[in-house]
Amino acid sequence: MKKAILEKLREKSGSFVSGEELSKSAGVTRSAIWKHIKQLKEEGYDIESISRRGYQLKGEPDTLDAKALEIEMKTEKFVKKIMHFDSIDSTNTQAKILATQGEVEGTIVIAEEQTEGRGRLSRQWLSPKGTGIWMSMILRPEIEPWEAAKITQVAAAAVAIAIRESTGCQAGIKWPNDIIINGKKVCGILTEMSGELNSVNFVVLGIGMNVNVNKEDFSLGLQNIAASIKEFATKTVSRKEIVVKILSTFEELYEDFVKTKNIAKSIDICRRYSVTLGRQVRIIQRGSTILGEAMDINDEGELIIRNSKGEIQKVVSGEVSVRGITDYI
Ligand code: BTX
Repeated sequence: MKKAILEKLREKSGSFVSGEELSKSAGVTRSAIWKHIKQLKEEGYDIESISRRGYQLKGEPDTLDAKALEIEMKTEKFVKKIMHFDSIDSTNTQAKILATQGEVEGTIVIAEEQTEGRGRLSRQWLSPKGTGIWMSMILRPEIEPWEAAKITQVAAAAVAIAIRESTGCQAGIKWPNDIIINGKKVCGILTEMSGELNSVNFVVLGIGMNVNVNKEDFSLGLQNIAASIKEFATKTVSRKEIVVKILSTFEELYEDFVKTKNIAKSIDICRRYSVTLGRQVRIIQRGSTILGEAMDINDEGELIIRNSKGEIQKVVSGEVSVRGITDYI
């Protein structure tokens, strides 16, 4: 109901909508409309009400709490539960605990701040309060353990689309797990799995995105490689809008993967928006480095390179870092 009211108010943004019009379009009484408007105001929506003119939406909160997200959520099937924390060590760590306790697929853990945000290989992930998207999802796909890395590609495709559609920024994908704008890292993806030799218990998919993080919050070292979406967007960027778009796009691509057991649809997107393909790259893997040209991403999500001896080689994601010859990209 609140969602229907909000949609109507947004449709007529800049003008008043009468209580009568709202009650007709929502099919409830005017006093019910009044109650819902009151609740929306309590949740931080700035709604002006003037008698005989009605209601006007003047501003929306950019909060990621469960209630605000549920109002917007168009992904009715995938998202089962949203758990929002003001501050937490790491949403991936929390999601892993919850998954071990039996929480279902589609449980989302989201936090305003992480005090021990993690990247791959236990690297630190800076996650300052209220300015980014620090979120993890519990997944229970019926796949072989070695296929879990494919989920990173599904997520990268969903995130790139979500940023492009909700902010207009030209997000690119640096294989395998970074989202880049103008050569700077705005988002990283961390896929962790718990499983046996032949089966997956669960996968936790973590997404960390700098949306409105201030430049000064990045250390000097990070300022060279990291940036926030707000630096490139031409309009105010809403974290909530991006989260909703990530979840709905991820749902579509993930469902396709679960049904067809292939990630061709996601890989098409990863190829289209790749900032890696066609470049000379350095692949850093367990202490050794391979130089080569990034030729393609195959349907398994592996990077195909032509190494310096001219041989074609497959690189499996996971514990590899990809760099340009002299630069980060
Ligand atoms: P990664 O190992 O590819 O990248 C980690 C590297 O990125 C760090 O060593 C540092 O150089 C750089 N870095 C650190 N913080 C930031 C930042 N805020 N923006 C850009 N670059 C940064 C990437 O790992 C995967 C990151 C996943 C983070 C999410 S947040 C929600 C979930 N919970 C959690 O603890 N991790 C995931």
